[in-house]
Amino acid sequence: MKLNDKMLKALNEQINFEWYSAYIYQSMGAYFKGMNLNGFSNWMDVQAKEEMTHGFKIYNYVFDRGNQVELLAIDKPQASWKTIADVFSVALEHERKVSSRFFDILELCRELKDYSTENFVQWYINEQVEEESTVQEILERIEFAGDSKEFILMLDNELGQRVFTGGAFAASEM
Ligand code: OFO
Repeated sequence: MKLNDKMLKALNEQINFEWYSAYIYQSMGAYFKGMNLNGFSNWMDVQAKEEMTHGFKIYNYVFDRGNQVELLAIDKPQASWKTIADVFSVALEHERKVSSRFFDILELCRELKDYSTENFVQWYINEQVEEESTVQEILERIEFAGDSKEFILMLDNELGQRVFTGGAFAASEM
């Protein structure tokens, strides 16, 4: 059964927001790359790829429901930050915004009695718990490091180990 117009609009906008998220993280990656913090940059590159898969999962779902996707303009992301901690606190705020957008979509599912989309959106609701907690943990560790360059370089080394494993299309997520 086709999506209700309101739901189609919300999902089209969410595809846009996920790809905007990718753009934000890629911009953060570029910022770190410019500072030669290549581990932080790698972490952001992987995050940007994950966000692309989040958008694609919705993209595919819209077509599966017999509707047409409409791609919207993506906003220009922020390009510089005051401190490393500032980057992650902006990221955390962004993820909280993403979570609340999914809560709104969930509300709309219930209002429209669209149980298929409610079931679909549940994956994102669960994913957001992890998204928020991962960013929060890194932020807390950066704050803990304070002025210690040694600790920051250790963290850079650790974040450099992150590997893209398919995001929303990883075998364990299907
Ligand atoms: Fe798509 O989870 Fe972050 O934004």
